[in-house]
Amino acid sequence: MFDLKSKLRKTREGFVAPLKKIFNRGPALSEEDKEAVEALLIGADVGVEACDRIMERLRESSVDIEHQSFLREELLELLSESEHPPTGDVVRPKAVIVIGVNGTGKTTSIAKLAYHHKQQGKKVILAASDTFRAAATEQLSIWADRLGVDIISHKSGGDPAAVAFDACNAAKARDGDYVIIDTAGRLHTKVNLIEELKKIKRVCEKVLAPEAVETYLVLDATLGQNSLQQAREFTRNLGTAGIILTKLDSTAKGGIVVAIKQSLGIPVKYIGAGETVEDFAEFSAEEFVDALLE
Ligand SMILES: Nc1nc2c(ncn2[C@@H]2O[C@H](COP(=O)(O)OP(=O)(O)O)[C@@H](O)[C@H]2O)c(=O)[nH]1
Ligand SMILES: [Mg+2]
Repeated sequence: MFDLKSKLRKTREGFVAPLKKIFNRGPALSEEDKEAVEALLIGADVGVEACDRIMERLRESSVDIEHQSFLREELLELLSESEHPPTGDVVRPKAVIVIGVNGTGKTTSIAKLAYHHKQQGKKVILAASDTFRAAATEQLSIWADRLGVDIISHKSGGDPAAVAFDACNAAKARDGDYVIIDTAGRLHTKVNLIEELKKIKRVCEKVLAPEAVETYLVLDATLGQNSLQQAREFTRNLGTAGIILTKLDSTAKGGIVVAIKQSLGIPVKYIGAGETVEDFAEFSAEEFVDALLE
């Protein structure tokens, strides 16, 4: 099983450990200690809103506060709204369009997601709709081979929506459960990219059904607050069912999970923390907070 606690080592060491050290000086914290807490919260990228809220509660709370449980409760409260029940398999096949800036971990996350579904006995078909770079299709094909799942691809430079169209039809014909669609993170201009993604979505909705199509946005946790700006650009134009947050193993800014919920209002659905297909899990606020604070 995926050991989230060890994967969150950087955030635990860079954020949680110093925080615990300050709290251990308590029960009553000096003004200086409180400022240090605030700086740690901001440094871990929990975002200004969440930081203000935690600091306000900290100032209000009585002197004999049990800081460990205080932090656990605050984080859980800030995060729990981002949990949402599994969408279930009522509609099948289901299309999952994976979008995001280049390098954030889209293709790797698709491999992880395919593995995740395959482990649960589902039939997965990958669609190589990142036709902009030749290497992208090749990268996805390697994963498909390794995982033993089908892939639909066209020659490079082809129409991404046409690939998605074929993949959705293949999923219907082959009795598939999931079509997972890889997309480009960049085209000649940003406007074209958004239009292209919208077109992919329309095509999938037409072949399957509107309720069978979901879009997931991949965000790179190492980019911290900058990833929120990226997210806004994508979500302004495309409905997004959830976030796949990657590279939590490579950052001390794991607090970004909180900021995403607070400022985007889109649930973190999956987390990635490593380069193998097993370094991936459905997001659970409880498991996340436990792994951070334990
Ligand atoms: N450490 C770590 N690296 C990751 C993770 N997810 C992806 N990567 C790496 O990030 C790089 C870019 O990933 P890729 O899937 O090609 O991104 P894409 O351009 O969005 O498709 C690759 O080197 C991946 O191995 C993760 O959760 N943790
Ligand atoms: Mg890619």
